[in-house]
Amino acid sequence: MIDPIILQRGSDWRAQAEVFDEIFFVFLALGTLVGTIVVAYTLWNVYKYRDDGGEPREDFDAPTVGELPTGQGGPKAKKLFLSFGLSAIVVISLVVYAYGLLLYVEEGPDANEESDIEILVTGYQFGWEYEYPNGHTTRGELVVPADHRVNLDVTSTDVWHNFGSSELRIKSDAIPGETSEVWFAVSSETVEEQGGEATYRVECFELCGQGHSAMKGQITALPQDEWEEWYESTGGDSENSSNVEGGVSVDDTASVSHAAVGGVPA
Ligand SMILES: [Cu+2]
Repeated sequence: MIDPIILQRGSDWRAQAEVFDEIFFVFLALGTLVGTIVVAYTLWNVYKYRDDGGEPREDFDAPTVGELPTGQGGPKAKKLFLSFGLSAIVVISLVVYAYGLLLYVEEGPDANEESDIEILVTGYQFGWEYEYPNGHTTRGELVVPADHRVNLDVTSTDVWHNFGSSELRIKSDAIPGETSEVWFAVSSETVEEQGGEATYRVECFELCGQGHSAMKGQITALPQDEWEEWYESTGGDSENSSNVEGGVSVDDTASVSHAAVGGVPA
């Protein structure tokens, strides 16, 4: 049912990690290039204008302190405009380029009510609870299908937490009484590369109490058909549903594993 939509739209999606890696690489390459040119040009001038012990040439036009190197439109002015011009072009293009990509990271691919998966993520001391559209809830592990945009509505029941996964490059405040949104998508190619199941570590990024460092979880991406099979098996499931107010100790978060989600291949 959703397959045709995925095939049409899925191919040009980019994961946040991919976008950030590209930005990092472009800035690193440009920084290295510009740095090399500047340092080389400086060293060349240091050598060219070194004090070789001889008398200064008569026609040498040495700058005085406080003088702008305009040279009345002569060669010095050209150099000045060239360096300002090049710097401006580099800086402005980088700002436009990076801002455009960051807008994509914020907004994500076009929303599609039919195929997007909405998950309510609730942080508590100390763990994460996930509620699926069918009402099924799990703790510790979030299971999602590949090639779907997953929208997370992140909130908290007690204190401020911060839901995030470094590998997926997502991070979002979890604040009581408020909901913040973040999206991600895992491609089926990635799932295949990782042996039919892609897993990502989830952590809390806001110091929230004694069990903060144990507030870990996992996002598991499965191929579409396997996920659907699993998801259907959760319908009306009340065994795993739990009341967040019930309070869970640090130990409980660690015990949530694949055992909690039937039908997931080990
Ligand atoms: Cu926390």
